[in-house]
Amino acid sequence: MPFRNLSEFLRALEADGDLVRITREVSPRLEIAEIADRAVKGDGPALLFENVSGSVVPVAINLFASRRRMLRALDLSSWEEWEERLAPLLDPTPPAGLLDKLKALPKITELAQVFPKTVRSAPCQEVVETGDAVDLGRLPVLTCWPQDAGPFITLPLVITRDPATAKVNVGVYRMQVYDRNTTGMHWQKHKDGAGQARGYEREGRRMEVAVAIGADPATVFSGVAPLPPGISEFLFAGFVRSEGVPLVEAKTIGVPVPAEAEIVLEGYVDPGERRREGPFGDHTGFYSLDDDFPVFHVTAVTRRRNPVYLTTIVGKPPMEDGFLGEAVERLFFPLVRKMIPELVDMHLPVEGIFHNLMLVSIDKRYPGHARKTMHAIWGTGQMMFTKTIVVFDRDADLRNSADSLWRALTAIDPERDIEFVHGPVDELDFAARLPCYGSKMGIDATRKWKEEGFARRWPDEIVMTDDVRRRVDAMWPELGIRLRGGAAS
Ligand SMILES: Cc1cc2nc3c(=O)[nH]c(=O)nc-3n(C[C@H](O)[C@H](O)[C@H](O)COP(=O)(O)O)c2cc1C
Ligand SMILES: [Mn+2]
Repeated sequence: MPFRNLSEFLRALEADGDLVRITREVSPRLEIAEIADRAVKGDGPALLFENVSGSVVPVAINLFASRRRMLRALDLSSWEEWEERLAPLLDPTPPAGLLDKLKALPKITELAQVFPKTVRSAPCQEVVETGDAVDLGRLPVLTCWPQDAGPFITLPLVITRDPATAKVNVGVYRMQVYDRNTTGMHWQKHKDGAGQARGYEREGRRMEVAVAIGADPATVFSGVAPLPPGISEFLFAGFVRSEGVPLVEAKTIGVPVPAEAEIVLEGYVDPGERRREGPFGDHTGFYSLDDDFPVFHVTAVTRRRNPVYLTTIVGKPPMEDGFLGEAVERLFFPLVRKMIPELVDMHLPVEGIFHNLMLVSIDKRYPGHARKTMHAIWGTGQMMFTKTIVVFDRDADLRNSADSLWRALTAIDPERDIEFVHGPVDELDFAARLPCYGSKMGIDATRKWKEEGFARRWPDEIVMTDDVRRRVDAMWPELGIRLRGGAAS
């Protein structure tokens, strides 16, 4: 059974002993951030702050801040289980005989169930506030870091429609709260929400925007998922939870919202309007500098009678978003491999904050294959932002950073094996020469071939034979050698 809403997920975490309720009064100004930071860095539990100064609404944070909870959120026991679920979709073998066709039927009906369902009445609309009743100041919005420009809504599902196709997009874009009914709208240039906004601006039209705060975990995750433009995040969430997401039409605008959401903000973004946004302590580990961004005017708030405010903080890794990032890596890898089939494995170390470092291993088949792989990655969706790509042969253990470092550094002749390219870079990359434009680096750490102009001999890697290892395993207890840890054990 998938989690239908946030409270079901909270209850499940509590039953697992993986959630702590905090009843002592704490401030949403910096205090919750400091507590949440310590909790995530120490592999602590999810946190529910029930007594937040200045608000009656409890704050939930770190719900996704461990691999265990991330898997729980997606209703998976392991990443392998996800690959197994995708396999019939990615490698469909047409049923051969009548019997096989009949057997395939349940799978097809199962798939039909993952489409969003429209409902008429919804928990997220138990209370409706419009006009003067709208007051964002009543929400326990966190000020995360000392130099932040103010409080920021950090995990909002920003829901918009494409002006041309009416297709719905969902993206998590942070929102700086300016006053009781205005916020910033920090969709970066390359993101789908910004793309749709450009369409409205060209036509000089006002853009309707709904923002859901707090929903079932699969739906929240879908807002972060880097789906290609035009692919529905709500459909993706339905597939992840094996059950379509119930949607309800917002009360005052023509945008669908998750019926089971905790809080929904309804309003608009006007074409051309910009306001200073930031600084904001960002997931780079640095403050993103202030800049001009669109403005969201909130004209209505709908909510549950007793909502929970779901949030997160970003900062120096590892943070909660690192675990969301790992889930993105694992859930999307089977799809990426469909497009770049030579990929054996892919890993984004958390210190690389998603876009700074990607390690991949390939089944190298032809001269220049490593470079072809880099360019394919730079040419695919949000992977275009990857500042450094290191390509290894298939036997590399990418999740072992000591092994990766050793392997990459021994395998390169830097001038020959490092390739620089110019192109789009992440908007948060403050080191790039220009905003959103800069250089990227690919490192070919594969064994070099004769056909690639390598005229020398490439040595074998040192590995003990299996039979000697087995013999020593057997005699080990008799040897009386106590290891104090390290790589040999
Ligand atoms: C906690 C968190 C905060 C984020 N904040 C932003 C943001 O402020 N602006 C932005 O463009 N992307 C932000 N992202 C990344 C987007 O959610 C992500 O790129 C997503 O795929 C965008 O959806 P889209 O492809 O439909 O545009 C954030 C991600 C996380 C996990
Ligand atoms: Mn999208």
